[in-house]
Amino acid sequence: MTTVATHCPYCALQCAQTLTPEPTGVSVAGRDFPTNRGGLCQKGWTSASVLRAPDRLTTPLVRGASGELEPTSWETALDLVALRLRAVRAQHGADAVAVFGGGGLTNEKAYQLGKFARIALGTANIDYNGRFCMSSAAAAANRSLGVDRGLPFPLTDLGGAQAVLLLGSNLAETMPPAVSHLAGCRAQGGLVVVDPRVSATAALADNGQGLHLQPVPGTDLVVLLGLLHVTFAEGPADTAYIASRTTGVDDVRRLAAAWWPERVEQVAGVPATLLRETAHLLAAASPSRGGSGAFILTGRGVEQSSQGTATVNAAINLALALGLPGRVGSGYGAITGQGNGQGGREHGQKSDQLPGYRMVDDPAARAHVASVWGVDPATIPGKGKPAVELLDSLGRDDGPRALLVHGANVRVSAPNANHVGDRLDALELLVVCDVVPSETAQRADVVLPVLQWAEEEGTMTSLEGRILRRRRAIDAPDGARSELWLWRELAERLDAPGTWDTDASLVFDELARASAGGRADYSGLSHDRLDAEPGLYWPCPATGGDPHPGTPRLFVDDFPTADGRARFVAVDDHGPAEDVRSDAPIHLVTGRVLQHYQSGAQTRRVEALVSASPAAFVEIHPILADLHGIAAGDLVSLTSSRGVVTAPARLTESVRPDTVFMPFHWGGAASVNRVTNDATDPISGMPEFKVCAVTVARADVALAPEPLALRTATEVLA
Ligand SMILES: Nc1nc2c(c(=O)[nH]1)N[C@H]1C(S)=C(S)[C@@H](COP(=O)(O)OP(=O)(O)OC[C@H]3O[C@@H](n4cnc5c(=O)[nH]c(N)nc54)[C@H](O)[C@@H]3O)O[C@H]1N2
Ligand SMILES: Nc1nc2c(c(=O)[nH]1)N[C@H]1C(S)=C(S)[C@@H](COP(=O)(O)OP(=O)(O)OC[C@H]3O[C@@H](n4cnc5c(=O)[nH]c(N)nc54)[C@H](O)[C@@H]3O)O[C@H]1N2
Ligand code: SF4
Ligand SMILES: [Mo]
Repeated sequence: MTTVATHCPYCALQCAQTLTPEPTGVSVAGRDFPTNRGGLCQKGWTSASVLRAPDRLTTPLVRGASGELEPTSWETALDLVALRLRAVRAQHGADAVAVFGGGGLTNEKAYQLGKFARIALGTANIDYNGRFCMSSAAAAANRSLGVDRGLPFPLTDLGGAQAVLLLGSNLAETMPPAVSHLAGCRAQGGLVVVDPRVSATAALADNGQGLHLQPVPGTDLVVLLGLLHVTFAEGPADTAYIASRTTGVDDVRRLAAAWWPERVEQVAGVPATLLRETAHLLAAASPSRGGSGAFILTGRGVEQSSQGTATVNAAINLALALGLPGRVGSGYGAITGQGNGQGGREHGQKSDQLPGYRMVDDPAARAHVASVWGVDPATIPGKGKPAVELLDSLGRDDGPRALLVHGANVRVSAPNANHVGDRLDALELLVVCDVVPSETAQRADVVLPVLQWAEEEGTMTSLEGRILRRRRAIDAPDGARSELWLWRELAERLDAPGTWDTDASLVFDELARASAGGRADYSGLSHDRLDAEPGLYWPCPATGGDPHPGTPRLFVDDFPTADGRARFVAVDDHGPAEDVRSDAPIHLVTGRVLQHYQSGAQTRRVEALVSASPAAFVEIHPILADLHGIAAGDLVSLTSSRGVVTAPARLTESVRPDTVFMPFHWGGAASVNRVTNDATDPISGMPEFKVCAVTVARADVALAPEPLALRTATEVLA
């Protein structure tokens, strides 16, 4: 094989890479592309290590009589899975089989998994880890703007802006190459970061390059209401834009009137002067004032909240009041997280959606998709349970008895993870498809080894809504098989209707037909076209004539709502689901570090990343540490009403003294999701990962680690 041009396996920035096969593996180089300009972060540079992880799964494993996972043949494993699925379905009905997908799957796999769930298994119960990630931003954008595309403009547009408001995003660690796009606004003092920590990103706003607002965790909605208050009261709001391009401003103005800056300061702890300064800085950058442009961007820090949808709607309300969305060089966007977080939610992995971003309860959508699938629309199940509810219902009388997991490590990444572990253990059948023995795979009844990233063809849709080609650079190890192949094998064993292509380009063609006329229309695209014209943006409908050029910028003429206008959505603050109290007086916030990705299943297997960031830690302010007799490096326990986590203390003044921070990339005793809250947003189903109440104490001994050390596949085979 020769050098191929592809994109990074990890986050939604989808930095461009070239991969060159070498005798011992693959070498990685950055490749020029508008988003990364040739740069990669440390995860990107080292990404090829995961291809040859020492415990890479290379044979199906089935839990045998001994209780251990034992190697078996594909034929035996697939026969067994089909047999057990048929038995569960016969006894408990089709919805008793559930599917959990991932935002790292290619578009082709996301599409085929949604189809497999609906017509091969006949279950309504499919959802995915994107529910933990983009669901609040998606729900808010749909309500207000009529469509959910993370950034409805090219990332490079940020470069010309005078001001950028970043709410709950730590871009400098989560998408390092993207920081270069903030250089223009920083040079003008226009970067504003809202984060309870002095994150690496908040530090970019130092030294006259911008402002840092450091609110009490979970009070972002109040901060935004305060910014709206100042924009309406002291102005100037963009009245011409509001009149011609929006509806619903009156209720929003009325609610914001109650949040004058001094009141916001009382609740959120952000000085009133700083709120005024921020609102005026944004207004001055807005096109209506002759500024060179302003952007408002949200990340998980504000979205992973039980009022995440409302908070994003408040951010969009502010953008609308300033006249930003649809103006070239300004706008609102949500920074999509996973590699294919965008495409993953467009093609039918979400419990309420069909391909093309169609809604599963829309009769016209069902009829269209049924015609592509070759089935009767009545056979397509309705809405299933969203992720947190789905996981909570596993193994219960009225819940699923079997679960297939494709591309998530929920034992580490789901909120209230001990409870999720209990629910997984209550299943009659857990099947995990993965490339490595993740913590979730280690507890499965059947583990199926699949292909990853550089071993297969496909497409990914980036944070900008560009469809990017992922290309095969090396052969997979013997024994690992493609998920497209295994769904066909299972579909045949289950006597499923429909056709089950295993060639990704044919699956893409089918996906494109299924998406035709939907909100995310890919019907003008194919692998061949994307090879010839890399990085086209959706919507890109089939035309019958000259090919559609794709749509880098949405909303320039109108919004895809019934009346073509954006909607102000009236939202008010209700506080987080769990507030601090006398027996849990400290806020716990969670997030990421540069070197590790998500549950760590991949990056904890990369030597360079592990040596740079070997273990979990608790960030704690020296004042709080002192209060509890905690010195740097001491083990600290954090206890919530759901569980306990222990990790060494890292003393730093970058967190508020009333707040501790932990990353979520590790399993076992240091898994912060043992403690996090599984309360959800009523609109999006997003869990409240970012904020909960804990007690802090010095721990004398580490909790016994979980029995993580089940044998690796290699050991099992030895
Ligand atoms: N290195 C690395 N990069 C990644 C990933 C990864 O795992 N590791 N994952 C990818 C994915 S899937 C995603 S979703 C993105 C996530 O990207 P980000 O949203 O940037 O990541 P987080 O670190 O989860 O959260 C961002 C910030 O929110 C802050 N925060 C916590 N609570 C609050 C609050 O109440 N209010 C406010 N305003 N801020 C708060 C945290 O202190 C943190 O600095 O990153 C992507 N890129
Ligand atoms: N406390 C706390 N918890 C969080 C968050 C937080 O900020 N705080 N963030 C949440 C967010 S935003 C996200 S996105 C989730 C993510 O959390 P997870 O869903 O657990 O994400 P990953 O660790 O990426 O898990 C992906 C798994 O799929 C495997 N894999 C990779 N490629 C493939 C493939 O092609 N097919 C299959 N079948 N498997 C593959 C990987 O090896 C890995 O085991 O975590 C959430 N959890
Ligand atoms: S920023 Fe994201 S896409 Fe780029 S190299 Fe790092 S992990 Fe990969
Ligand atoms: Mo995410």
